[in-house]
Amino acid sequence: MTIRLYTYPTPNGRKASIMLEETGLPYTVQVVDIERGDQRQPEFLALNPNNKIPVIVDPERGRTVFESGAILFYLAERSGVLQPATDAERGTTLQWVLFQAAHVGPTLGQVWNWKIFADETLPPVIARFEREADRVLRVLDGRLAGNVYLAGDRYGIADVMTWPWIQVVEPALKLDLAPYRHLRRWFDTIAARPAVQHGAAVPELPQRDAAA
Ligand SMILES: N[C@@H](CCC(=O)N[C@@H](CS)C(=O)NCC(=O)O)C(=O)O
Repeated sequence: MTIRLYTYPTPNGRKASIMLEETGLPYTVQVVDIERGDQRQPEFLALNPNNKIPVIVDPERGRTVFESGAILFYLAERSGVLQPATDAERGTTLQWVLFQAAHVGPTLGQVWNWKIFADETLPPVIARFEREADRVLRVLDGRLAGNVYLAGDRYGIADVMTWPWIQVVEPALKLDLAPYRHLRRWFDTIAARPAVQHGAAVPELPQRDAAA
């Protein structure tokens, strides 16, 4: 009764696959082709009414979880891996997880949409979201200037939550990471983890380019 991961090769999907690799929990992968519209099919909406990947189903515990932050906390508790050790660490972890969900993902997602995907080029809109992206990246850089990892001196859920979005900053969003040198140091350190490398490659799509 292994965990089923419903995902697609995007930053939000990779958070869950990296976390599963970190925990060592056995899992199987169900590709939800969000470019084809699989996420709006009734079977998927029964798992996540918000029509977004990632989702996990854990038959052994009778649990279905959507929203990547909730998935990461669930998997940490389920496995005992990357679980915050103290109340203070838990609070700080939650804070940076929510910062990712409220600011990092939505802002970089808007840059992606307006700069890369949109049929129409709207320079003021692109400039607005690039300015906001710079602000958000500076917040992360400032945090990492005084801390090895986002929640402090231990690698944890907040890092798993944020890393896949920083991974796309240069190749997909065509923004330069060089000005954020502490963020760059953090990114490179985490990129060297085998679980991150394995998780970031999930799911492999046969004969098609990944979304990012
Ligand atoms: N806040 C959500 C965001 C998930 C999300 O935006 N997923 C995107 C892919 S990166 C998606 O499934 N989009 C399909 C759609 O909106 O129809 C989370 O962290 O899980």
